[in-house]
Amino acid sequence: MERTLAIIKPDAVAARHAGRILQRIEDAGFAVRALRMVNLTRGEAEGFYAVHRERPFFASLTAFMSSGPAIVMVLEAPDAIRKWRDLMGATDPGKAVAGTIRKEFGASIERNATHGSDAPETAAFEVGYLFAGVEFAG
Ligand code: 3AN
Repeated sequence: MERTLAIIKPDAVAARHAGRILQRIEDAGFAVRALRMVNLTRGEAEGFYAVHRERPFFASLTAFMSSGPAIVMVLEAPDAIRKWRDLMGATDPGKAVAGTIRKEFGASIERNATHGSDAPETAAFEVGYLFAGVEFAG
């Protein structure tokens, strides 16, 4: 079993797509081990995306990620990191395969509906960052 950190981003929560995205997650066979709604501060978003701090989109991305409520969760499944990234689709919704979450719900490369960890080390950092001290269900 593997765990990954997933986020339903502020654009998707504001558009009331969270229920449908959660349905996709359950239908794909993930176990939701932890879930909460957060309104990240700008500083928290900057810490979460610290690996991207030199990128030109860092300011815009962290402003967006702290612009309203998001749903953060820990998903568990065999090969959860890759499986969740496959279900999300490409970062740019315009390049995402039909049937993926970002293709259906993403508006742009920044406002792309969901986030997923990209490697085991990233997942460990991101889960610890957003669920510090939390005991997981199941
Ligand atoms: P992914 O989330 O698919 O792993 P990353 O790690 O390359 O993609 O980028 C992290 C986040 O930064 C993306 N989810 C997206 O919201 C944003 N992002 C990536 N590239 C761009 C870009 N060229 N312009 C604006 N935002 C971007």
